[in-house]
Amino acid sequence: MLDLKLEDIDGILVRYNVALEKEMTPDEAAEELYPKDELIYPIAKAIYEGEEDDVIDALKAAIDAGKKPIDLINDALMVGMGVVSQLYDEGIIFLPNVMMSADAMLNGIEFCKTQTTEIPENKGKIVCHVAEGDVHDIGKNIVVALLRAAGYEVIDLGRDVPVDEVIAAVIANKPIMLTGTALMTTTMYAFKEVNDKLLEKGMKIPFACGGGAVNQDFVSQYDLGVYGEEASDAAKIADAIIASGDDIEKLREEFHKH
Ligand code: B12
Repeated sequence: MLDLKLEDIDGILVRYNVALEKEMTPDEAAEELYPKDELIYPIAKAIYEGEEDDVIDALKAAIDAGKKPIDLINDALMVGMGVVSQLYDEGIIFLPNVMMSADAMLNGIEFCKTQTTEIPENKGKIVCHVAEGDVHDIGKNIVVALLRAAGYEVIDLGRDVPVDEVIAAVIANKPIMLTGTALMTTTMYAFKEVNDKLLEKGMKIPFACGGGAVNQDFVSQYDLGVYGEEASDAAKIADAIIASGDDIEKLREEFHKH
């Protein structure tokens, strides 16, 4: 009788490059995605775990070690949320995890803002909203938090905002930019309506649009649209407006991938 031991099979598998199928737990899958930096790792892990207190403790440790609070928003908090989004997209974790992580991240952003000694000057007003019919506001809340952290005065209209309410807010506040977020293929068409009504009123302001449902091709279809993939792009587009003006073609040249 053939007497095979596990070590023997292992050798054969290695020789033929066959990996044994191993079920990974969600925690193990997350572990593979965390950044390796010893100060950033605990922040990303605490975001994944949705542990608000641990996020703050890890942020404090990173700040004590010399990291700039504002830099930690992009370099650590957003990275942790990126791990959560990837695991959700792969079906490894579920909605309640996403929600808890998003809360922990937004709380972390608020903390970072309280820790900075640099008081950003008020660079200008921006109106933000989530498209009519759409309640997905996690991405918009990140956009708002990052714009405020970058020194903009944000008028946050919230979610599921009727088109006419958006137009009224733009007329009343005269912002340098409007942002829109849409997560559903059914709600993103509200952006075109906003665009047309703004043009009807003679308001030619950049309308930065993002959110899971929209892409550059869609946003390029209406005159005022400037597409941004990441929340941090909203602040970059606003900074470009301050630096070089609100020419929408120029903004598209700078921010659209060609
Ligand atoms: C969380 C969630 C919910 C939560 C929302 C809670 C909340 N307060 O937001 C709840 C449970 C309420 C929900 C409800 C529904 N949901 Co839902 N939901 C999601 C989920 C899991 C995550 C969305 C999310 O928050 N992502 C994380 C954030 C950070 O991403 P984001 O918003 O895209 O933002 C990032 C960028 O896009 C960018 N960004 C965002 N805005 C802007 C703006 C600018 C200017 C810039 C530059 C960048 C930018 O910044 C962010 C980070 O970089 C997605 C699945 C998925 N994979 O996306 C489904 C999903 C969006 N939901 C979906 C659906 C269908 C629904 C429901 C209709 C379900 C139902 N049958 O009831 C309802 C909708 C109700 C409604 N009228 O809106 C679908 C939409 C399908 C489609 N393409 O049309 C998705 C894609 C799930 C799926 N695969 O089917 N949902």
